[in-house]
This record gives sequence, C-alpha cells and structure tokens, in this order.
Amino acid sequence: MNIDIRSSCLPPEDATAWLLERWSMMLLIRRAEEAIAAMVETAEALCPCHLSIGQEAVAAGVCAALTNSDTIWGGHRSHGHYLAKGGSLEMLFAEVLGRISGCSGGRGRSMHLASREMGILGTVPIVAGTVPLAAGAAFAARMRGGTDIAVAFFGDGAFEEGHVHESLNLAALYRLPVVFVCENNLYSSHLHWSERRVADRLDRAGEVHGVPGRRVDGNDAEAVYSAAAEGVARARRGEGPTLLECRTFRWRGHVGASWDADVGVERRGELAEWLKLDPIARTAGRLIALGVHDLEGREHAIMTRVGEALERARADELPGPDRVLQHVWAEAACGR
Ligand SMILES: Cc1ncc(C[n+]2csc(CCOP(=O)(O)OP(=O)(O)O)c2C)c(N)n1
Ligand SMILES: [Mg+2]
Repeated sequence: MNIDIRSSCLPPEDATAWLLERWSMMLLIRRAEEAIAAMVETAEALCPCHLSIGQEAVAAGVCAALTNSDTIWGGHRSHGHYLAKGGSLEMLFAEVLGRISGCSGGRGRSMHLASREMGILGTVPIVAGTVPLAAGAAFAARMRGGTDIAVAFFGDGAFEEGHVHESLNLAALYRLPVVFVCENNLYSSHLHWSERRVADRLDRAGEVHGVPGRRVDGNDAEAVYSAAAEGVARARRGEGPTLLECRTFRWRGHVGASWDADVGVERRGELAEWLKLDPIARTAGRLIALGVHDLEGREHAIMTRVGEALERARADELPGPDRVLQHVWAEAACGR
C-alpha cells in the first residue's frame, strides 16, 4: 500500500451534514451490492456481477462534486457510480433481475446501467471503453455550451489499452471538460499491477499528454471529493482534463459474490490490511468524533429502503416473448 495524499479540505457547507450524506451513500451502495451478491449466489439474478464493496468512497466522493446535468460513464463495476450519481435503487434491482422496469429495460443487467435524466449515459463492460466515451461526452457538452462536464470511471487495467492514451491526448488538445477517474484497486482480474507494469505511478500517465494527475486515497470520501472538485472546477473553467488515480481495493472477487479466497495467500494478506481502511468505518469514525451518535438508526433506515426497493423490483414484470424484437432495430432507420 502506498498512499500519498490525504486531503483534509472539506466542502464549505455544514461538514457534518455533508459527511452524513457521503456515509449514507456509501452504506447504500454496500447494502445494495450485498443484496445483489446474495441474489447472484442463489441464482435469483442470472447475470455476472462485479462488486465495488470496499471501493465505495470513489463513487460517493466523485459524484458529490457533480451536478445532475454533468454526465458519467461507468464500466463493469459500476453499481456504485450509478447510485451515487442519483440512479434509482429500485430500477437497479429491477435491471439485475431482468424486469421490464429495470433502468435498461431488463436487457442489460448488472453491467449495462443507464439513466439519462441523472446524467448516467451508460456503463460499458469493455475495459477502458469509458475513456473515449467520456471524452466524446465532454466534446458534446462543449458544443452545447454551458458548464457541464463529463467523468469517466475506469480501472487500473484500462491503462493497458492504447486508446486511453489517444483519448488523454485528444482531451488535452481540445481542453475538453472531463475528469478521468482511475479506480486503482491494484488488480486487473487476478493480476496484481506488478505482474503487468514496472512503474506504479498511474497518476502520471497523462503528463506526457499534458493532462495533470493527482493520486488520492480512494478509501477516503473527503479526499476523493476534494481532488474531484478541483478537477471538476478546472474543467468548468475551460482549462481541460484532469486525471485522478484513486488508490483502493476491492474486497470481493473480480466477478461474482465470493471473497477471492481462491487466488492466494498474498491477496488474503493484502485484503486484511485494506479491511482496516474500510471507507465507511472511517467516515463513521469522523462522524462520531463530530458528535453524531445515531448511525445505527440511520443504517436501519437504509436497510429498510434497500429491502423495500428489492421487494418492489421482484414484484415487477418479466418481459414475455412478445418483447423479444423490441429495441432490436432503430425504427426510423429501418422504416418500421
Ligand atoms: C477490452 C476488454 N478486454 C478484456 C476484458 C475482460 N475483462 C473484464 S474486467 C477485466 C479486468 C479489468 O481490470 P480493471 O480495469 O483494473 O478494473 P477492475 O475489475 O479492477 O475494477 C478484464 C480483463 C474486457 N471486458 N474488455
Ligand atoms: Mg483494477
């Protein structure tokens, strides 16, 4: 573990209320993903799932710096980004369960989430796909005028794809209003970064293209927020893209609900260290120090919300055979 920066800069408004919101969002993401994990384990949800448990501070911290009309692109591990940007919890569960009322009509499941109203343009499981897509969204925002910006969430594995570097260069050249958020959880599938690269400085990966980078403790929602807010402000001022490297760790396996116990002792040792840096417990500690003592009651309310949303999603309709051809052709293009 090698974390450089822990910013103590809090947003200007009421620090306790702000921290409570971040804590609540991180807990919502975790409880929602635990529910998804349980449904995948029992085969109630018939799709692969990539859980962000342990990484919640990145989604909660970055999205706190965004407005509704800013846009995000997420990847295969993006339940948290979808929720933190304001996506509907019930429509997430409905999507994972393949219900018609899911946020992608039940056709995309865990890895294809979207909500245009909330600026969630999509989540795409093509590794690094979000990087050029967000550059494109930023280009579109620029052409529309105004101050909206775009965010790409992607993993450390994305830096092994060439078009990431092309996108960084293009974004710098056109000073696009975009923040590139790399969630460096040290692994790509089961490969540790040291088996894939020599240098451990992804924050510097944009320097040669003129994209300033910042490394941040990705398990600290305040630090993530501060760094993201700086990048967002730069983008809104027309000064171009920023790259954030958020150092974090996923607790569960690469895919599925397991705890990755099959991939070796070394990773188990690492996990034990990272469990101590639980982003939710750390924020709870700060809240308690600020005099907040009803976290249990609030947690209970979040669990009730998750349980109720899940029951409503379960009660939603599954698509019948009559819908098989729906959304297959673009009607205007085919004249249908
Ligand atoms: C272009 C492409 N190559 C390979 C894969 C298979 N794949 C899915 S997730 C993944 C690992 C991604 O690692 P990282 O980008 O670090 O994200 P993380 O899973 O750690 O969140 C791979 C190789 C893919 N989906 N897309
Ligand atoms: Mg990774």
